[in-house]
Amino acid sequence: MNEARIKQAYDIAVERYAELGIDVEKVLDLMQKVEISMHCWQADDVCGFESSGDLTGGIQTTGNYPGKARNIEELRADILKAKSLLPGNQRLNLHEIYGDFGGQFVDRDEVEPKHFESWMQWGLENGMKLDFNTTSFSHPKSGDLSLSNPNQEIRDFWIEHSKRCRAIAEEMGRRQGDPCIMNLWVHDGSKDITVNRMKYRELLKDSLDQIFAQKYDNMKDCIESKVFGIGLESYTVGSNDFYIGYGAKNNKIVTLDTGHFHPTESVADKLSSLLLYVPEVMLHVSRPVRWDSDHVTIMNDETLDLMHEIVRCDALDRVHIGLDYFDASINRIGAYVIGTRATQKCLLQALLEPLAQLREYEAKGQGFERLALLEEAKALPWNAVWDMYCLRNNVPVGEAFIADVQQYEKEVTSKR
Ligand code: RNT
Ligand code: ZN
Repeated sequence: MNEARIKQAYDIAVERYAELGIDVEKVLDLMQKVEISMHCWQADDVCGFESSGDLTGGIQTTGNYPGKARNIEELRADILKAKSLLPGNQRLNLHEIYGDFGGQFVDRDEVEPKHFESWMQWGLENGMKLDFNTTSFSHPKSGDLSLSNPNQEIRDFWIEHSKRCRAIAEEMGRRQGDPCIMNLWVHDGSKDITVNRMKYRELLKDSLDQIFAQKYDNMKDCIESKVFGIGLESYTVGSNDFYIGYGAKNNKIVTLDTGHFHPTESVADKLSSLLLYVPEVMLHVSRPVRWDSDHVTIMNDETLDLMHEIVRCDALDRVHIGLDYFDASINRIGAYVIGTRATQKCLLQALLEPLAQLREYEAKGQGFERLALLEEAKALPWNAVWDMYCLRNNVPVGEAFIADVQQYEKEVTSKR
């Protein structure tokens, strides 16, 4: 790409935005501060390093594109490759099954901070703060019910697991000098008509109370609902209502996964309600296609709406942006780059919106003017700002990253 042309286009864009009262440099400063939490599980189809068993819990990857990461070294290399093609800052979101277990089998109720020691060092060395997740799926004790299981022994097992995960997250947060966000999503549910819905929810609530009893300073809890999982279509214990109630009552961060709602529901619209009642929101930005299919996030209306709402709610400091998709049918490093860059592009457009003017129109009841400016704003030269953002961050501009991904495939992933 021709640098002089990128600069020229940028200068013109800066002037154009200034006409609308927007300070582009300020927006680029903000873009530099926002951290996108990249999910570690796109690199290896949610396998992890605990065992080589099947992926369970009602989630599924489809496709068998060659070259997935087979061990911790490959996974780290892939994440760093993806990161090298991304502007701005990223965090890394780990699941418990991605611990550095050194070839030993470490059961979920035995995991300790030491199993993440090398990750914590890696994070510091590579400028990636860590986030964390309990892992209830892909285990002989997963079944259909974990934290809501009426079997005391199984429920206690998962309570112990979750408590240990919080201790690990606390240590991560302490070491990185910034709270580690720990997400709790359990797959608990049932395939068919359930006549004891209340009972499992009571059990889940009680489990959460036990898990969260210990207070920590360096980690933050978030709880993620879902509409249904594969094989668990009729009932989800941790539904949206369940976790919103729990989060509002217990001051917990609520996670909104964009694939976890009914297809016509707007996830963006939830932010301004939730933020009145819960301290913060965690996002799992994904792309559902007909169901919670976890396609690679793209710059579509849903993602744009979501980023616009964060900015319009003035909530950049209360909304954590994480990604959650797993596509095994295309180059996995490419999938990271496309999804992260798409999310960043949406956020950039949201920050470049002529919001003050739009609000003024709205306040005065000028519906035509509001709609007209919203339409024109879509075609403002945000892409020139995006190119400059990439250039300043020393990462490929435009489609140039395709060649980098291909090169890495040729030299590294195709040889696996
Ligand atoms: C599942 C949830 C959950 C998982 C990851 C692997 O539907 O979205 O967040 O995708 O924890
Ligand atoms: Zn999710």
